[in-house]
Amino acid sequence: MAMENVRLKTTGMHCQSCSMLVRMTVEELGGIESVTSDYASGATDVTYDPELVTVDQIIGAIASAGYGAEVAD
Ligand SMILES: [Cu+2]
Repeated sequence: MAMENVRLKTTGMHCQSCSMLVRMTVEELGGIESVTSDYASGATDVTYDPELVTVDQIIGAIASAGYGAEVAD
């Protein structure tokens, strides 16, 4: 299985618990290998299995937790 990485620009995080909530929310999806999220820079890096989960699902999960996310350039 080839894992892929995506960096998401995450908006609305203002403290450490926000980044922890984003991380836990993404981790609940299947197919996630690792998540790091930094509220200061707004960067959320996700390593995932593209056969099990899509970037759109990851963004949707972050949105359901109340934060914005889009693929960073
Ligand atoms: Cu917060």
